[in-house]
Amino acid sequence: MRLTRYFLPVLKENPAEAQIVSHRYMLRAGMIKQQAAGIYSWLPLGYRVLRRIEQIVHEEQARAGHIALLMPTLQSADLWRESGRYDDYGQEMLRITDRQDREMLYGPTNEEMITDIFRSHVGSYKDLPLTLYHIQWKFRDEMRPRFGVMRGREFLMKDGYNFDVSKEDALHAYNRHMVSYLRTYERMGLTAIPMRADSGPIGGEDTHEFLVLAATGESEVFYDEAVTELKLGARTVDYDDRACVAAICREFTSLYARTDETHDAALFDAIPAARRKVGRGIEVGQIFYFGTKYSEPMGATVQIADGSKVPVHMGSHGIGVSRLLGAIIEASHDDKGIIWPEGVTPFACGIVNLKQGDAAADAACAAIYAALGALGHEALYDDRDVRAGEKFATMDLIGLPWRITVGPRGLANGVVELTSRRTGISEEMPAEAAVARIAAIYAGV
Ligand code: 5CA
Repeated sequence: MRLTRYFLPVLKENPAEAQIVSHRYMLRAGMIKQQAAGIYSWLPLGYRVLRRIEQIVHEEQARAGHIALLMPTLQSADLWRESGRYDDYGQEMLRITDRQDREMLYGPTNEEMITDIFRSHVGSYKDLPLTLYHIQWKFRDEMRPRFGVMRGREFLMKDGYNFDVSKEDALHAYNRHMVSYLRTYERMGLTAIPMRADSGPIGGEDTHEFLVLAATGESEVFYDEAVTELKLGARTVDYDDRACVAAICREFTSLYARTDETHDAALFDAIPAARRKVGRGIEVGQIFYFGTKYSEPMGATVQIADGSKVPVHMGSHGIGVSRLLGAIIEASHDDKGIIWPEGVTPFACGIVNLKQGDAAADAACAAIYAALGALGHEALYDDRDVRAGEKFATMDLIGLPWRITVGPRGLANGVVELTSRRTGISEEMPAEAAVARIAAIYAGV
């Protein structure tokens, strides 16, 4: 993409309404625009990152054997009366009446709707296990929407629902979700720690939240520092192997890590003092096992081998897709702007032309851009006729992890400059070598 043909409305000034760094940078980098309290338009740069995050979520869900579908944002109140949650949910639910006076709502979550789909089409234990998920906009009329996309009213969530014949099978689904989420967050450059949590309005016995440590996080967290060292890494996971999946979950949940809702001072005090940490975290996901809480009242049953019908065991599993943009920026930035991890960056690299209009520099930039494109890596080429300092400031603000700088002086010596946004280290090399380096970096992502 050439910057002169793109739509990147960067702001020079710090927006007064933004209290935390991720919100500030998302506004300044022209990623989002607020349309009403807690409701945002996604401008092209923000939308590219959102789509990349969605793509990683889809890939990891597919790996775990979970199946994508798409349910609507608007739901019928009658469905929610069946579970008893229409009255329970309170003021967070946006209630709407259509022209026929039918009561509707903008879905805050989809347990009821997915249970309705299940009971309409599945009747036998032979069709299980089954996990269905979607990535869809939700609405929660939060009392205090704030911090930009971090606590929105309209926000994008991945929500998945497992259907199993027994508790044991449903707990395997729970574990599958935990492991697939660990991989999902790691691919986004995040360390998200599963912490025992409270189930709130979703209900259920077993639940973990995934927290990214950040000073601006809304949750208070208590943990053994050793938990932050754990990595899933490149190990292969057989999602059908219950013992393998359960062992990974044990590895990641044996060390103490809890939110204030479930904190146990006595257990915490048993951790060696040097590793005992209190901090704050951003909740980027939550998984629940709630058994037959929805299947029983809503009649979602399957016939088992002896011919009798039993309600299915379920759980629901959410990832805060739009919130993740804020969480990634909170975890990865400096005083000049965002530093995108390669896994989610909106463009593979930036190309800065130091002397727009210079025939050699223009040709070299065009050639680098084309060579990267041919290898499947889209660059953002700053071809504006502005000072080099302004180009660097824009690149630093929008946070592309790599920058290739091209100028007449370097070209006379046969080199361009490749700079890492994270370390600030620059290296001179021929243009072809810079392209090859970018390709090698992304081959490992
Ligand atoms: N049905 C279950 C799981 S599918 C559910 O709704 N879980 S949840 O309430 O925990 O939401 C899932 C994730 O959505 C949260 O972990 C959080 O990352 C994100 N989320 C929740 N509320 C908001 C909000 N107001 N703004 C942005 N993200 C949110």
